Amino acid sequence: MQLKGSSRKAVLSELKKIRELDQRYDDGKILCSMCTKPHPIAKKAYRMFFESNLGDSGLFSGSAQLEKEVMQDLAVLLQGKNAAGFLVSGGTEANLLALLAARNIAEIAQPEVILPESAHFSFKKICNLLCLKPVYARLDSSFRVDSSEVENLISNNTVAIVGTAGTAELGAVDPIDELSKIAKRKGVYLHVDAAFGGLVIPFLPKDKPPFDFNLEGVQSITVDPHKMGMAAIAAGGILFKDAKRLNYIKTETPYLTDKFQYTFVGTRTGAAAASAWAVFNVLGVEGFQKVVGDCIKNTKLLADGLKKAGLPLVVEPTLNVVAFRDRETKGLAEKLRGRGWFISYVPHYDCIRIVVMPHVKKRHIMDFLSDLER
Ligand code: 0PR
Repeated sequence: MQLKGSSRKAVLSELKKIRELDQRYDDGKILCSMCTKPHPIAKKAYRMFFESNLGDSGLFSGSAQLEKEVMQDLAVLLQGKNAAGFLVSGGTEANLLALLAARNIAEIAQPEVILPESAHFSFKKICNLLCLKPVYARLDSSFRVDSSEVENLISNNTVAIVGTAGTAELGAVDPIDELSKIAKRKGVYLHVDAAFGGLVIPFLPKDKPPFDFNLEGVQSITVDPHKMGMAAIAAGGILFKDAKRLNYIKTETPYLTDKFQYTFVGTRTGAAAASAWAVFNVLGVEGFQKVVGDCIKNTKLLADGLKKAGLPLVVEPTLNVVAFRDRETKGLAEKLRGRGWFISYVPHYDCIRIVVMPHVKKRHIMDFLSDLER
C-alpha cells in the first residue's frame, strides 16, 4: 500500500486495465466453467445489498428474509416439505456442513464416509478438516457409483454415504434412489451433492433422474445458486431434510444479534442472497426451464457435432456436460487452448470436458466445432 492514496479516476483506470486480464463469459470461450455470467437482475440486486452481512443478521433483517425465501424456494423445488438450510460460500462449504452434521449425529470414534470415486475434490478437503476417513466406491460402466459396492463398504464406522447428482467431470448422476434404499435399510446418513445438478434436473424437459427429498433416505442436499442458478458468487446452498439437524452444526455467538451461527463462514454477504432471490423471482420455474432447455439443446448440438467429427464421447450426456476423446486427447486439448478455447483436460478419464452453461451459445458451439475440424 502506498503512503498517499491515488485519485479515484486513476484507481478506476488501473482496475479497467487489469480487468482486461480476466476472461469474459460473453466471449463464449469459457467452456470449462460451472459458473456463468450472472443474470442481469443478479447484478442489480447484488449492488443494492452490497453492504449487507448475514453473519449478523439482526442488523440486516431484509437480507435475512431474502436468504430464508431463497432456501424455501429451493426446499420446494427439491421436494423437502420441512427442509431448512442456509446460503453458504459454495458447494465446498455446503458439503462440509452436511458431513459435519453426519459426523456429529453418529458420534463414532473413527468415522468414515463412503464416497463415489467421482466425488468432487472438495470432499478431500472436508475429510481432512473433519478427520473423516474417505472410503471410495468404484463406478459402473456409465460412470455412476456402483451401489452394491457402496453397500458392501458400509461398516460400523460409516457416518455417511454420498451420492452426486451431476458430477463435476462428466455430469453423471449417481443412482440416488438405490443409495436411498441402502441408507434406509442400513440406517446410514445419505448426503446428495447436487451443487451443479440441483438447479438443472428439476427443469429438464424429460428423463429427470431421481435425486431429491422425495427419496426417503436423502438427509441433505447441496445445491448452488451460483452455478446453474445464475446468481452472483458466493451463493452455495445446503438443505437438511429435517430442520432439527441444524442443531448438529450450530455454534453459539455470545454477543451478536443472532444467538447461533450455523455456517462455517462467519461474515457472509447478503448480496449473493439478494442476487439469487432476484433471479428466482424474475425467471420463475418457466424461465429456468427455458434456460436449462437451451443448455440441453446446445449440449446435443455439440455432442452430435463431435460424433460427426469422429470424436467419441466418454458417455452420453445426462446433463449439460460433454466429455470426448481423440487418439491423442491431451495434445488436442493443448491445441484448442492455443486457439483461445478454455476447455478442461481430465487426466483420470483422458478426456476433454465441456460444460454447456447459459453463456455458451449456439454460435460459440459452431465456432468451436469448426475450429476443431481445422
Ligand atoms: N460439488 C460439485 C458436484 C461441484 O461441481 C463443485 C464445484 C463443488 C461441489 C464445489 O463447489 P464450490 O466450488 O462452489 O465450492 N464445481 C466446479 C468444478 O470444480 C467449480 C468451478 C466453477 C470450477 C467454475 C471452475 C470454474 O471456472 O468444476
